Amino acid sequence: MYQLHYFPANANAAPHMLLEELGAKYELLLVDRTKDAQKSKEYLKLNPNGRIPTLVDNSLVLSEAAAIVLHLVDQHGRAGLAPKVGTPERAKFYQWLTFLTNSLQEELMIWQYPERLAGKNSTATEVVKRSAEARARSFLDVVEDHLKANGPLFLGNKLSAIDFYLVMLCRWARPMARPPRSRFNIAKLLDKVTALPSVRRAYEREGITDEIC
Ligand SMILES: N[C@@H](CCC(=O)N[C@@H](CS)C(=O)NCC(=O)O)C(=O)O
Repeated sequence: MYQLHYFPANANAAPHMLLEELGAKYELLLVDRTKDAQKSKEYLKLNPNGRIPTLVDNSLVLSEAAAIVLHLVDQHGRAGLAPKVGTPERAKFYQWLTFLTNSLQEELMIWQYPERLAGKNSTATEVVKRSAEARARSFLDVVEDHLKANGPLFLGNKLSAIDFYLVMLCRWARPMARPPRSRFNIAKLLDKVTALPSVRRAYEREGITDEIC
């Protein structure tokens, strides 16, 4: 049985939706960020970066949401939530997952926490926040164009783990001046994926009862 260390709607959400969609057996373990539990001595032994999520799979302790997603799709290959290894489709799956985690996710983190880069200077913080939002916006536009040409999901009609990843990031991005949902094709994907019972169950188990994204 897997153990997923989580905090509601944090970077655990994509692995969590995937665990539900796969019908895998797992236990949820709360890392209470309100008490800085992600920096506790005990948690740092699992995840020296002090960040959420961490997946425990028997003797394997894995951090980084995208790595967890890749591990889960490989462990449950028959479920078909990622294309077959070695195919061009799998390569595109890597491309989009990396783009989401490397580009969009990082920019959203800077937008949410600009003071981590800008320090306490409020003018600098505002500049960093606005620049990060502009970059995140352009990344979302790239996703929108891709979905317009190839949708309704990242891999056409085939549901894959990257669709869950986008749902997670779009929830975080809701307060943006131009929220993800204001784009027609992203909204279509979000409607489709958040209607899945697996996705609803994952957020409900994390205590999220409002609209997902
Ligand atoms: N690259 C990491 C980022 C994880 C991350 O930033 N997690 C946030 C929650 S969404 C966190 O743990 N923040 C607490 C902190 O930075 O102290 C991943 O994708 O797993």
